[in-house]
Amino acid sequence: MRQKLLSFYHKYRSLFLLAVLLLWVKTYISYHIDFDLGVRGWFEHLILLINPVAGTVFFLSLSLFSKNVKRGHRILFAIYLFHSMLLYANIVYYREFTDFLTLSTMMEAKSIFVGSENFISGAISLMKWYDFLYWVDLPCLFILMKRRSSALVLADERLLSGKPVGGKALAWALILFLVNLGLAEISRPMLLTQTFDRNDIVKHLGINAFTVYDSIQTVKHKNASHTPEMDDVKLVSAYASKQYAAPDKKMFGLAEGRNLIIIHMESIQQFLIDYHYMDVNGTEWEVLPFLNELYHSKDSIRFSNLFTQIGQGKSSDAELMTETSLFGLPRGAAFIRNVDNTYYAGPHILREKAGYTSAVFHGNAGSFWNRTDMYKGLGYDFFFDADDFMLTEENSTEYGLKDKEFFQQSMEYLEQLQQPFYAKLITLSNHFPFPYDESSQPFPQADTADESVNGYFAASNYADQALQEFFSYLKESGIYENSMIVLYGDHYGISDSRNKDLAPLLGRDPDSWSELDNIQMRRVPFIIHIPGCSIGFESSVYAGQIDILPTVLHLLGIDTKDQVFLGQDLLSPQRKQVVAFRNGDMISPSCAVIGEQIYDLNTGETIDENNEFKHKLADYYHETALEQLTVSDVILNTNLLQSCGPKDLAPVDRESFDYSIDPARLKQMAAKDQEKKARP
Ligand code: GP9
Ligand code: MN
Repeated sequence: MRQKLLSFYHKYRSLFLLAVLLLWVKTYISYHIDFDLGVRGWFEHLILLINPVAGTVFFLSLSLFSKNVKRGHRILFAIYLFHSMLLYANIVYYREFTDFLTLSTMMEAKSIFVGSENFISGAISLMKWYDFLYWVDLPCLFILMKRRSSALVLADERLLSGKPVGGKALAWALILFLVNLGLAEISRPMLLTQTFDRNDIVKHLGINAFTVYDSIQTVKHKNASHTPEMDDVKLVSAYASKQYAAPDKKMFGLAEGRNLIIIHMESIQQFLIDYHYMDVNGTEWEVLPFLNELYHSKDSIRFSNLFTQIGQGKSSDAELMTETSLFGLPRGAAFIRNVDNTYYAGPHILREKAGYTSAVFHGNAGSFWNRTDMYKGLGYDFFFDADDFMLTEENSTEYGLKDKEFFQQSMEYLEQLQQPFYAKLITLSNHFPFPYDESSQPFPQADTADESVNGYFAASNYADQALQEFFSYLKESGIYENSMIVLYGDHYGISDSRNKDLAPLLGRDPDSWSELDNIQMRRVPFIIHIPGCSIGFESSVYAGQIDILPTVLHLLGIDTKDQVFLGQDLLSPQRKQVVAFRNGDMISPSCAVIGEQIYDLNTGETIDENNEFKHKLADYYHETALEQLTVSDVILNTNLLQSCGPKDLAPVDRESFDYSIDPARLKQMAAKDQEKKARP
């Protein structure tokens, strides 16, 4: 045996095999250290162990087609470098987003980074001290390659000058891949045809196979016909009418005729509500004193179980759901890929049905998340972006105008808007990586191993102060009494991978932190504040951001029966309580489906396989969630609303909006309004 191994070693030792081995080991280690793939049982562990091999052999074997050893080594090194970069980019991305890079996110990168400075500082904050280990193999390989007289190089010379080996290596790669795929299909049937979850694909086929698969899917989607078939239309219209939950008569029109002000709160999570941070001296610091007061006000309807349902489009997905009651895409951002679709969104519906003027305010560049183009499709009359505010070095961060200045400067425009209006204000100060700003003092930094967890509380406290100031401006201007103010958190501030560092601050043991706990942390605040209504209460209904629009429209007295909405009015007695997440996971009051696991919400444990009743119920809820996601994807992918919009509404005329002259246009409109009012 020993002899056999030795002769195998002498025959095949080469830089090629060394490179395969190094990449294999490196990828496998990263699976355990930096990714949380939820691997269970020996069979999944076996698949995980072998899954980097096929792709690695496949790509590196391209270097074996060269007869010239030097050239072959150069190709080998270039592919090795590319592989390492792809792996590392995924590692860094995963640390924040708990997701893998898709071709779409890579292509859309220019719309989600304000500039290289922002990109670099974001990426640096995600790096860890041990990351050099992911790179240390490169110089070693390089040096080995340069030592032309070494045994490895000489072995390669023999290998390449003999019979062509490239084809043989490719064939091996294919065989290995088929074996891998077969095992994956046994472990997770219909892996490539019926999964929303990228984790599942990486777990079974590896990062490189996932990247190839995802790229093929993206290109296929790009080239596919984007017109709906009759079956699509039937599916969607049947779903929309089934999904319609008639409003509660007592609540319908409760805020009719009022202005609607929506505040998109960057990275504010529900666990911050009523949370007090205790510092090392035992002093308690209330993180959101103002929001807590608002949350518990007798004029506020608040929801304690509303979950963020964003995908890779993050803030833009939260906006899409709030404006259209449609989900973001399974990969990439609809704000970018589906910008030209026809939408029947909040601003358009409110203008057409109730004469509202609409405006969106955001202190960042309009190109970020492609907002300038997308808002026209949503039907916004005005978009005040960074160009319309006074930004200085002191009053802004890398994402744009700080919240306090933002609200202050926005007021000037808001006061000129013709009433009733729908205004959406998007905050940004409380953004990852939550660098500690000295001006936040005396609010302290937390003391955990994670820098961004440490800065999160002080940054959220600053956002809370800014909100308080905004409310006092609203009161001073007289707008407050005549408005309904809706606040929602857009998505997590602390990503899944950081939750274990946060756990002790929540009184939890990091070692017992589970996948279910990660999902529980996806709750975000949703508050509907109607000054003077005095009927405030807390609803514990299980809900998602997809439900915000029908709830809000019904309160304003606008029925949504004819709309193609995927969410439901949360105040309707008819609503269901199944919450779908963009990766196909699901939560309901009784159970959650996370990857292949089913959890009982009462015990926090996975449900025993013998418990048929609970399994069937969870499967049914899961099907419901997947159906909702599928219908949403059909609507976006086929631009279905272009031909099948609601009967009583004309589509948006996006050409009628020009945001480049917003402040001047607003002034003109305000002057005309004054004139009209002055006329006897
Ligand atoms: C940027 C802001 C943040 O304009 O909305 O976007 P995010 O990174 O949270 O998606
Ligand atoms: Mn955001």
